[in-house]
Amino acid sequence: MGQINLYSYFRSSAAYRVRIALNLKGLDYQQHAINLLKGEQKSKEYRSVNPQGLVPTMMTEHGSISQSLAMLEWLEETYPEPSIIPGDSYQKAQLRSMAYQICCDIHPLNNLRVLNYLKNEFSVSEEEKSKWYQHWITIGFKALEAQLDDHIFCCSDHPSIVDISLIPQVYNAMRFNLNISDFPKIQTIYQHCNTMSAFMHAAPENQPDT
Ligand SMILES: N[C@@H](CCC(=O)N[C@@H](CS)C(=O)NCC(=O)O)C(=O)O
Repeated sequence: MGQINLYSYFRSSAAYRVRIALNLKGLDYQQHAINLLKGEQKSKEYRSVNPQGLVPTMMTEHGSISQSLAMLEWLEETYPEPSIIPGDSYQKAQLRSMAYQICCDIHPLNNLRVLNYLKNEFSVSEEEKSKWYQHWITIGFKALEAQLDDHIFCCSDHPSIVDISLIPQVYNAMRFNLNISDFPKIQTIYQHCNTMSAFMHAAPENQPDT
């Protein structure tokens, strides 16, 4: 199989998801840093790879893939073991449902470009921006907490696409001072995942561009 290259930024939650999945599947990959704070994602050169101007982008032997969930699905189909979307079609739908709650309904509302738009177009203060952030995270995490049972990971005794989506979102929430102990099941899963090397090596503080 060909080399995988990942255009990434150490603190990007979406890139963090893909790093966890690559590590869980034991795949070798090379990262290329795109500095979001310097606006490198908007450069003509990067947009020729990813017209949305977002990270991550994964380069495979077949070509590039944008959108982290599409990358996770491609990895699962191309490298099925260990599975990150296991089970029958109903179980897979349940896992995707929870992952989408994080990746489609929480994360986009708190993305850098959304926060910058609030600030630049509507003169939102830092305090109001933080309130916005906390609001969407809290609503999303409350719903997730209600769906979790007592497994070691989100949905079973093995890490899945849900844990892969959740851990970067928790990391991000803690950066914005969310009190994660308000969500005890999420907190326990977060702490447990971070004892695993696949999660540890994917963490923002362990990236070459940190
Ligand atoms: N739905 C996309 C989201 C990608 C995304 O929002 N990436 C963020 C970093 S986590 C980004 O590049 N932000 C740059 C910006 O907002 O200008 C995915 O899952 O890949």
